[in-house]
Amino acid sequence: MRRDFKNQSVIVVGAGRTGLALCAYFARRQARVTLSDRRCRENLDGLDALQRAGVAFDLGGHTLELFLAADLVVVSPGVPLTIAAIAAAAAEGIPVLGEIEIAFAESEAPLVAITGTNGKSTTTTVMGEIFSAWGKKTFVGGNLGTPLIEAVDLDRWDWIVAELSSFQLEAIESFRPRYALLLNISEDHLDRYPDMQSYVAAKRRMFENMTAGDVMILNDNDPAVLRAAKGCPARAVHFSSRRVLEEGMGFDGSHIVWRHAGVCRRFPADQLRLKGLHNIENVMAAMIPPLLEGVPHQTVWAAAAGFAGLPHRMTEVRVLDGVAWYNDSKGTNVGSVVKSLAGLQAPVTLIAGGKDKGGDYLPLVEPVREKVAHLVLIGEAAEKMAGIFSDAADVVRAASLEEAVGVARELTPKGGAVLFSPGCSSFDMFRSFEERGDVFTRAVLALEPGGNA
Ligand code: UMA
Ligand code: ADP
Repeated sequence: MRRDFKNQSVIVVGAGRTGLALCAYFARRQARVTLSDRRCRENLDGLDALQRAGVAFDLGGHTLELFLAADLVVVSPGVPLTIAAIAAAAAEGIPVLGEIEIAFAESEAPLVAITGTNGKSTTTTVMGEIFSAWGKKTFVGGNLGTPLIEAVDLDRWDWIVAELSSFQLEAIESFRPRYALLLNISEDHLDRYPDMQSYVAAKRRMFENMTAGDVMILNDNDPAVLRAAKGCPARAVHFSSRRVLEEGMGFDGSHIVWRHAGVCRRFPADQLRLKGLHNIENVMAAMIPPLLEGVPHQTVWAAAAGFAGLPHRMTEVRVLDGVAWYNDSKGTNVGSVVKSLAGLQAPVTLIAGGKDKGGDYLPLVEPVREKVAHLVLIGEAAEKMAGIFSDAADVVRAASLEEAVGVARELTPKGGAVLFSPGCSSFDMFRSFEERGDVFTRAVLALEPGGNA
């Protein structure tokens, strides 16, 4: 249900993509908007248009008095709710809401929410392709890149398919998806959360307003996922990449098998352009809402099988002198590096490191021992990682990603592979994982033939 913001004093916190879109939205709703960011104006883009629309600014820090005088505080995902000004406003009873909460109230279309530690973007995009192939006007975005508010405010949709991060779920109130997918849970973002329970608690909020008419889609193989969904009255539909399920989406080693309400459909996995068991899981999960909505199974499969994958996820950059180079810049946590390594044969040269997120690297030690001959480390996490992996592989440090590419070139023999899968976020050296992946790709494409080990 749409809220009335006319003449309300609204503070938007964070001047990234989300904050700029929120300001434009609230200005159109005739609220009195102030954009607050810890950075100074000279380090921020896109403010001139907002200024012309009447938005005020609180930059170079968050001014407590402004927050305490607000009717509403709306936070960007990257801003923790624990910062002093937000915590003080909340303690005074001022509503503190997230962008997806505002967007949800604005939208009339049925919404699918997709979260999990890994596979969100791929699953979201595959599902968007399916609904679009069915002829539905489908918004595909959220954490994937386009803030929900940007889309729902300006357009009307048949379906909204939204990738959600734990950050975005922290400040919801009435947000209620028709379908909610929880793909998997492993360690991530422990630089933001004090412990795993807090990270999982944020993800669980996706389920909190769902009722018996809604559907949860859950990974049958992940006990943490099943635990997180406990107590939610929504109907559960499971997927499993390990077995065929009596009811739900399973895998028999060669075919994806959908069994529902007495119907059984089989889809040959070798027709998928996406590779790897983890991508079979993503496709299985993505197919469930469309099939339950009555999308013909041929349409579902044609769209899913034809999807070639998003950039920066195990993208083969080139094969040079018998060495295959892969850009997996989106491998931003340990769980995703494990999956990406699993798809390659030894000997691998792994380039990793970046901004450490406080998680445990130990689950990666055995996969590294098994597949990785040389580990080239960059970024803030390099020292910590060097200590952990020095017994499992030859560890080399590099001062930049370009230097790491040069080192990998020298160390990797013909028949080997170079994998750039950092296991860390990009923000120590780059603006985003996309920029980091582009730097890697450019450096690899610049290599001349005839110079490897
Ligand atoms: N800021 C403050 N005070 C603080 C902290 C940050 O003012 O205490 C300011 C920063 O100075 C900056 C702004 O907040 O100007 C950035 O806000 P933001 O980090 O929310 O960035 P957006 O550009 O709005 O992007 C966000 C998501 N970013 C994060 O969650 C960190 C994007 O996900 C998302 O695509 C976008 O909204 C649209 O929904 C990125 C991401 O890294 C891809 N997500 C994490 C992940 O996938 O692992 C969760
Ligand atoms: P997210 O949006 O959750 O970061 P992506 O679809 O962008 O997920 O994939 C990022 C990386 O995570 C991939 O390169 C791969 O290494 C890993 N990954 C993808 N899907 C899965 C999955 N279902 N389970 C575990 N790891 C996965």
